[in-house]
Parts: sequence; structure tokens; C-alpha cells
Amino acid sequence: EDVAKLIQRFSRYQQSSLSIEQFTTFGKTAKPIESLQFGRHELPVRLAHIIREIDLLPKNLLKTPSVELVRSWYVQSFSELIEFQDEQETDEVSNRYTQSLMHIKQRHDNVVETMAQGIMELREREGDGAFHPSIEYFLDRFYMNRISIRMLITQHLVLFGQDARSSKSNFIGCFDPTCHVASVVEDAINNAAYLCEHYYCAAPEVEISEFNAVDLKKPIQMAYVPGHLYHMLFELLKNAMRAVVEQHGSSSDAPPIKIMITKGRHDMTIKISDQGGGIPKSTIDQVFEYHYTSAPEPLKAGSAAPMAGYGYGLPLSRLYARYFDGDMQLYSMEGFGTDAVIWLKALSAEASEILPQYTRRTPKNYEEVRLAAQHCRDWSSSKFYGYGSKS
Ligand code: W6P
Repeated sequence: EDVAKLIQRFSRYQQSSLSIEQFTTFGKTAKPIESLQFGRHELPVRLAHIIREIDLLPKNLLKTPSVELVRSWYVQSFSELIEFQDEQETDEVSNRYTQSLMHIKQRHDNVVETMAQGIMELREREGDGAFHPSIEYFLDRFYMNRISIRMLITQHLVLFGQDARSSKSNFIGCFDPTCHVASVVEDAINNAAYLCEHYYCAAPEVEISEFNAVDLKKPIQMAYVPGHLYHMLFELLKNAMRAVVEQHGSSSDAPPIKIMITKGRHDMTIKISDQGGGIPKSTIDQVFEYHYTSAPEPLKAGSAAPMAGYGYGLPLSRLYARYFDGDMQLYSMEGFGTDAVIWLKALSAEASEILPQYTRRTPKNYEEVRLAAQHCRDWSSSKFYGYGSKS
């Protein structure tokens, strides 16, 4: 059976979305062999679903060297994993599988950069007109798939790989079953403030408050991936701090950023409020676009990380929020400031992976995204030339 046929077959299998509860119970009890049995099926299924979707990209993008390279990585990893289908469940095979996952993870390290490059190549060649709204739709699905695959691989490697974490931490792979939200918030504040001071010689004050509606006396904790939460908070805080410093200068009487952390029966919600002058309603959606071009060039100091140029930071952060069925949104009052809100599922059984799935209808959905962009022209306005707000 050739690889194209196998990809087709595996793209027809249902993916198994796992909840945080399932990740943590599995992580506590499973043996390497069981992880092999799960992963050697589930990983090729998830790879196949997204390979089918890569193939729906407009031809001029699909044919760029970068996108062809990315696609070849996915096919290569798929082929390597398929080899484990008919293997015996021995320790030797299990070790080879773990090795193989290490290599696959490395192979895909630069997917985000390489995919971004393909899109830039296309734009340079064909201008913004080639910039299809279906690309935004694709990238959200593509990167969500990548987050999910890397999660499965990382869990296997952290639990069963060489430097499997010592048992004294109560982490289960990359999950902290009792993640203390305020501590992650403080980490993110400290690192964002450090960057902000580097660029602007000042950083605004931050005030944190907490309301635990479920247990008034206890600090807010939940089962989550602290790394994902940190990523989202760091991104939002960099943006909030930059807005405040650019609005108020580095004077010490700049209004503080206020963070509210709450927990109800279903949601853990974090709101970050800045008085950094806000952004117009018309640009809120663009802030979550990949390659949002109208943003100022990100400030760079040598090779240091840029301080909040809207690059991929915000759209990827929103995907992390959505990955376990949460969300992220911005509410802005132009001239005054912005509230950024993160909602996460407080119950580990309700926090289930949200995965893009390839179905018979997926090609039609892409067509509909294209049509929707046309349909916005049935409200007459001068801004509906070209695709959406891009031109
Ligand atoms: C702004 C723009 C922004 C993006 C994300 C988070 C906070 C803020 N504040 O002015």
C-alpha cells in the first residue's frame, strides 16, 4: 500500500480528543507499551487529517518550497510511525518508538517559521491579493493540530523518555494537577516587566486580585498545562505593558495594569485590564490574524526577543486557550484602554482537546470561507474591496 493511500485511509479514522482528566489518569497509570499502542495509531491519524488539509491550500502556496518542505516532514513522520503498526509489543520496540518520537519532534521544530516563510514568499511574488482569507482559517487549524501532536509526543517523552521527571514533583508530564494560577501570572508579569524595562527603561505596576467563587478561602488552582498558561499570559502582558508605556511614557504615575483571576464552577477566567489607550474596534479582529501587516515593525534589539510586535503571538495564544476548550478575547475602549480575557475550563473532565478534523465536508468548508469573504460585499461600504479588511 503506498503512502498516499495510507494517508487517505488514516484521514478517515476518527481522532480521539482527550480531556485533561484523561491525560492525567493515563499519565499516572499507563505503561510505555500502552502509550505505544495509543500513539502509533493516534499520531498517524492526526498527521493524516492535517496532510489532507495541507493539500487543500491554494496551489500557488502549496507549491512554494517552504510549504513543500513542511508537507514532506509530515509525510515522513507519518511513514515512520506507520512502521510500528505491525510490531510486537516488546520493550525493544517500545524503546525504538520513544527514539523515533524524539526525532519526529525535532524534525518539526521549525514548522511555524517555515510555514510563515512560505506565506511571505507568496506575498512577495504575488502581492497582498494572493492573500486568501482561507489561509487564516487554515493556519488556525494547522497550528491547533500541531499543538495537539506535540502534546501527545511530549507526554510520551516526559513520562517514558530518558530524563523522565523525578517523582517528587506532582507534575504528570507537562500537566500540573494543582496549577496555582496566580503563581503563573506572577512569573509572566516578572518576565514581561523585565523585557519592558529593557526596551522602555520602565514597566507599569501590576495589581492582582482573585475571587474563588467555588471555595472562598482557597487560592485558585486547577489542572492545566502551566507552560500553555504562561505563554498566553506573557503574550497579553507584553502587549498591555507596551500600550501603557507608549501611552503614558515612563513616568511612575502611569496607571497600573489590573489582573482579576476568578473561578466559578465551570470557568476559570483571567482578565487583564490596561489603560494603554486602547485600539479601534475595527482592528480588534486583525490583532488575531497571522501576518497582521499594519502593525509597526517589531522593535528589535540585536537578537533579543521583540517586545510585542503583533506577530504570531496573539493568534497562537488564542489557540492555546482554545486547545482545551477555552477562549481568549479582547475588549477595547479606544482612547482609554483594553481588557484581555482568557477563559479556561475549571473542570478537568470538561477541558477536552478541540481538534480540527478532516471530513468529506472539509473541502467545501474552505470553499465557503472563500465565499463568505465575497459575501461581505452584500453590505455596501467602501471598505469591502479585496479580501475583508486586508486591502
Ligand atoms: C492594547 C493592545 C493589546 C493587545 C493584547 C493585549 C492587551 C492590549 N492592549 O492596547
